[in-house]
Amino acid sequence: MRRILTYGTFDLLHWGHIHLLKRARALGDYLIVAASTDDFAVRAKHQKAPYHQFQTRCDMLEAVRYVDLVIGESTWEQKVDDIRRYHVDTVVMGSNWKGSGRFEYLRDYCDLVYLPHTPGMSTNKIRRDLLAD
Ligand code: C2G
Repeated sequence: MRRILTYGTFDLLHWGHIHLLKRARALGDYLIVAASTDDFAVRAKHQKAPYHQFQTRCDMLEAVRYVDLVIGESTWEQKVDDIRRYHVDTVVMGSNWKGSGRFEYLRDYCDLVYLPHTPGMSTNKIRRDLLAD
């Protein structure tokens, strides 16, 4: 069984997220999604406070057909532990993370795949567009 792991906030779940999850799942047999906690999203990723709280974002991810398990992401440093604990073969991220320096070291522990970022889709764009109405 090939186990895939990906990380994200997944707030205001949209096609860009689902498209990533669909392609990530297709790389293996089991997809684990680590959803950023509210505190991690704001404090460490300097994002706006997610619209949906952590548990709601987890519940929504669990309803996605491509997702097999949802865990929390509360630190940058937890990834190696996650890979070992869940016997992960491949970490998958959108290509906007390539060159961020946040993932390359994981190649010592598992495969690392960047999938093309889906253009024109972002949580911030949704927020802006709704405000413009
Ligand atoms: N994504 C994508 N295309 C989009 C939007 C998002 O491919 N139009 C991908 C991102 O590259 C990421 C995943 O979907 O791999 C989740 O996106 P976000 O919720 O924005 O996650 P992010 O804030 O990038 O958090 O430790 C890593 C971070 O938790 C990633």
